[in-house]
Amino acid sequence: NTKTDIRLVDLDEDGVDRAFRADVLTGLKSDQKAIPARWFYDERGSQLFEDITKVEEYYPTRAETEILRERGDEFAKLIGPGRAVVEFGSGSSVKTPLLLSAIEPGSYVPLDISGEFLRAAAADLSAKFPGLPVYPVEADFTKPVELPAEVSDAPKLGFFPGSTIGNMVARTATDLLRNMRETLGDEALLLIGMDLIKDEAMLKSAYDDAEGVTAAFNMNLLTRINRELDGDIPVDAFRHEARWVEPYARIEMHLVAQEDVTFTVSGESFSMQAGETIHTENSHKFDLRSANMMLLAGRWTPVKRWTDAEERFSLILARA
Ligand code: AVI
Repeated sequence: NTKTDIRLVDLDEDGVDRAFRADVLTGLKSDQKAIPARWFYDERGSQLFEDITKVEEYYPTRAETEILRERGDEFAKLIGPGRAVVEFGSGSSVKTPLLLSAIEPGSYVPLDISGEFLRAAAADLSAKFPGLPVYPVEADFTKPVELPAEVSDAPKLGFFPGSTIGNMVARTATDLLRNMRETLGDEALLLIGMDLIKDEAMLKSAYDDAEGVTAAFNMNLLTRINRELDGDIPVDAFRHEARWVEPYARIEMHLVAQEDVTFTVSGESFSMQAGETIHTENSHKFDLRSANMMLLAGRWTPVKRWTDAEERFSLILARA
């Protein structure tokens, strides 16, 4: 089976992920040090993200789930039965079943770069929907993906919940939307979650919760670097910070050095002055116009938009 033979992670002779090392070393050499947010998600980071979705201040998961729970009839009417639902990411145990039970899909095709997550999620889903054909695909969905032959004739519904699109800068988000359109074809629909611009205090506390779960999630990146890239970063010298950056309409997460520090990673030396930061994540927020503009730039036409009762989060249906 060629699908399971594809190696999507490129390890060197010491078992180090080359892309991780390259991103970290390049990022630490920049004027504004920065490491891409995708590296948060080792085993511990994935668990911490799960925990974040349950903290009081982090509203996006609950708000989006509320929309999925309450708008099922409208989804069914606009989307219709029989589509192949292509989920970008291996799926959430709560959100995906809500969508699938609302619309009578013809099949379910989860795409994920991690085969392990993918198989676990596919098995879970098959158990919940015994009659539904499930075709998991191990792939980097930021690029165009060739879907299984079994779904080639079915019209597709792309599903991209969670406002993960917000973790990309506009250029990358646009490229992804265009690639999704290519993956899904001319008859496709896309149901995509986008978090909304709102009161700054509410946004900041969602990314800096009182329990410190988000702080632990951010700090875990340093622990991961030390473990996987033979680093000696003094983790305790750093603190978590979440900032609202108005011109970009985004929350930025940073790791702030609280004193002057020097450290090595993969044999290379770095120093930071007190107050200097490593930028670790962007989480863009949208309003009606910026959401529509982003979709149009990505070659999708907005059809309908839903929000939760408190208008914190939006789920948008678009057509190719
Ligand atoms: C995965 N992503 C949509 C989350 C977000 O809200 O941007 C990641 C996250 N970072 C801190 N808290 C949650």
